[in-house]
Amino acid sequence: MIEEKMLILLRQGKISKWFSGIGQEAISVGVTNALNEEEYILPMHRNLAVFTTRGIPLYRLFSQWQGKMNGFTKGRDRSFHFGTQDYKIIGMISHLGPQLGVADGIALGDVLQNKKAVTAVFTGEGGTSEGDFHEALNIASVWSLPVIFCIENNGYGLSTPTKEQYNCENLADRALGYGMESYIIDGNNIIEVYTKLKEIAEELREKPRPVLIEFKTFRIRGHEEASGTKYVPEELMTEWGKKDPISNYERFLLKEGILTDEKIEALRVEIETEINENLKLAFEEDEVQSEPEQELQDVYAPFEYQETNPGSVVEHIRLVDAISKGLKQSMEKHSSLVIMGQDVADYGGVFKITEGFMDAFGKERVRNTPICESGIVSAAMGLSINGMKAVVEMQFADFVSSGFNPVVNYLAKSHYRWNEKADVVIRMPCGGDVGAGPFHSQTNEAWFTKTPGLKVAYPAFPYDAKGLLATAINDPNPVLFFEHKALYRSIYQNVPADYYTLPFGKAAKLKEGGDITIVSYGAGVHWALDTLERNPDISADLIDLRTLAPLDMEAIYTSVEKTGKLIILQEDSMFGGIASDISAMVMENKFKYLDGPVKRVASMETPIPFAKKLEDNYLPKNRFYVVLKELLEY
Ligand SMILES: Cc1ncc(C[n+]2csc(CCOP(=O)(O)OP(=O)(O)O)c2C)c(N)n1
Repeated sequence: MIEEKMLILLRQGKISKWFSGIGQEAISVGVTNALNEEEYILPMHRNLAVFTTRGIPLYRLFSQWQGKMNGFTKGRDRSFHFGTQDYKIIGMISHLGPQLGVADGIALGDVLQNKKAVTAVFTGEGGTSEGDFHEALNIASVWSLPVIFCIENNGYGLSTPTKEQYNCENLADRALGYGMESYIIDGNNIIEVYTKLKEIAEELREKPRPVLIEFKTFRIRGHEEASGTKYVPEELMTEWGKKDPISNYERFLLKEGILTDEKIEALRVEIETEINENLKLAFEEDEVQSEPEQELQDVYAPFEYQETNPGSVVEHIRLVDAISKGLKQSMEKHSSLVIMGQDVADYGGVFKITEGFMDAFGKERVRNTPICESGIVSAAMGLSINGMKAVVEMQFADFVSSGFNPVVNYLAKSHYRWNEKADVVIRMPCGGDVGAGPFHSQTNEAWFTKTPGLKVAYPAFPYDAKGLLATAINDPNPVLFFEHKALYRSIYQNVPADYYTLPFGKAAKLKEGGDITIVSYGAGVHWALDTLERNPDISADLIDLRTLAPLDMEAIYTSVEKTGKLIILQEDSMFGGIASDISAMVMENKFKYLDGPVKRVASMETPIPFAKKLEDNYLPKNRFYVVLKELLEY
C-alpha cells in the first residue's frame, strides 16, 4: 500500500524515484520476522518491508525519501541507503556487494561476544556476480559465521536477464563450492519463507555457520520506478502476476477463515490512514538547510584525544619494533580489538609485526584471513558496527587496491551518511627503495588523502609510529596507517617502553633554520635529513608532517612566513600528490611571504621499476639537492 501511494505521488512529481519491491514482499517480511529484534539485518534497495516489519515509524521513512531531517541521513543520502542502530538495520551502499562482507563482520562480532545471534544479508542475483559475493561467502564459511545470505533471484538485474548474468541453473548450487549448506525457497510464499527461515535461524544460533538461500521470485515492476519493463516478455509478467505473494496469502487466509472481507477492508482503511497521516508529517517538514560547519563536522565521528604520558623507561628499538610493541599494548588495552590480515597469526605477518601475538591473545583475536582485501575491510566495518575495533594488516600497501571500494565508499562515508563510526585501522606497509618492483613498492597515500572521511598517518620515526598507532586505534574513525618498509629495520630511536599516545594533525619540526622551509614525510624526511647533514651550510626548517589527514598547515604557514621559501619532498610520483595541494594552499594563502616559487620534488611519472639503477633514478632522493640549491639561489 505504501508503494501504491508512492506511485501516485511519483506521477504527481511529489517524490523522486525508488526501487519497487512489489511482488517480492514475502521475502522481506518472512526473513525479518524470522529474526529476533536485536539481530542485525542488512537489506537492499528493494526491501521496504524489512523497514516496515522492524516497525520504523512511517513518517521517518517518508522523510528519509524526501531528504529531510526526520529521516536517517540528514538529507545526505537517499531512499534505502541508510542504517539505524535503533532498529538493527544496516543499509546498503550503492555498490551492492560490500554489505555481504559487512554481515560477516557483524556475525564475527556476535561470535566473539558469545551472543547466540544470526545476521541476515540480502543481495539480488545481479549482485552475486560481484567479487564481494565470493569473498563474503568464502570468509563466512572458513570462519563458520552465522550469516544467512539471502539471494533474491528476481529474473533481472536492471535490464539484464539471468541467462546473461550467470551460467548455472541455481545460484544456490554455488554453496557446495564454498562448503556451506543452501536452500531454494519459493520467495513468493510467505509461509514457506517464514517457517524455513525461522528453523534455519534457530539452528544457526546454536551451531554457528553460514547458509545460502536462493529465493525464486520475480521483479514485477521496472528496475526503478519510472524506468519501465519493456524488455520483459509479457508472458513472464502474466505468469508471475498469478503468483503475487500478497493476494495469494490473502486468498489462503480467507479460505482458512482467518481473514474476512470485512477485516481486510478495515485493515486497508487503518493502514491508509496511517500512511496519509505520516505522509502529511513528512510533507509538512521543512527542507533541510545546508550549514557548512555542521556538514564538515559530521564527516568524522567525534574523538577527544587523550594524552597518555609514559614512564621514563626507554628502549632503543627499530621502527618495526615500535609498531609491533605499540600494537601489542593496544591489544592489551582494548579487549574488543581484533587483528585481521594475511598470515598474521602463527606466521606473525610477512614483516613479523604480529609475531607472538597469537600465543598472547589467541587465534580468535589474531586472525589469518583468506586473500580477500575487500571482504576483510568490509568485515572490519561489520565488527565496528557490532561494537568492536579492528586493525587490518595489508600485506603490502599495494594490495589495498583490491579493497579500495569499501575503504573509500563504505568506511569513509559512514559517519557523514548515517552517523555510524568506522572504528578501523588499516596498516599499510609501503614504499620503495627496496628493489621490489611495481607491485610491492608503492606509496599510495594520495589515493586516500583525497577522500573526505579518512584519516591518514605516515610516521617516519619509531617514537612517532608507536604513539600515533595507539591514537589511531583509539580513534573511532577509519585510519590508513602508512609504515615505510625501507625504514622498518634501518631507523632506530629511544622509545618509551610504556603505552603512550601522540596527537594527529601536529607536524614535528626536526631542524630549525632561516633560509628555507623543507616539508616532507615518511622516507622523504630521512632523505632531507641526509641532504642537510651533507650540506651543513644550508639553514632550513625541516618539517615532518607525521599525519597527512589531518594536515598541520599551520606549522607550514608559520615556517614559510619566516623563511619565504618552500620546497616539498614526496616519495610518490608528482601529479596529484600531497605536495601539489600543500603548494597550492601556500600560494593561495601566503603568497606575499614567498621569495620564490614553491617547489615540489617527487618521483618520476612512471610505475616503480625493479632494477636498482632504474629505481634509484625513479626516486627523488638524488634530485632533491639540485632543486633545493636552485631555490636557495633564486
Ligand atoms: C558496483 C555497481 N555496479 C553497477 C551498479 C548499477 N546497478 C544498480 S542496481 C543494478 C542491478 C542489480 O541487480 P540485482 O542485484 O539482481 O538486484 P535487483 O535490482 O534485481 O533487485 C545495477 C546494475 C551499482 N549500483 N553498483
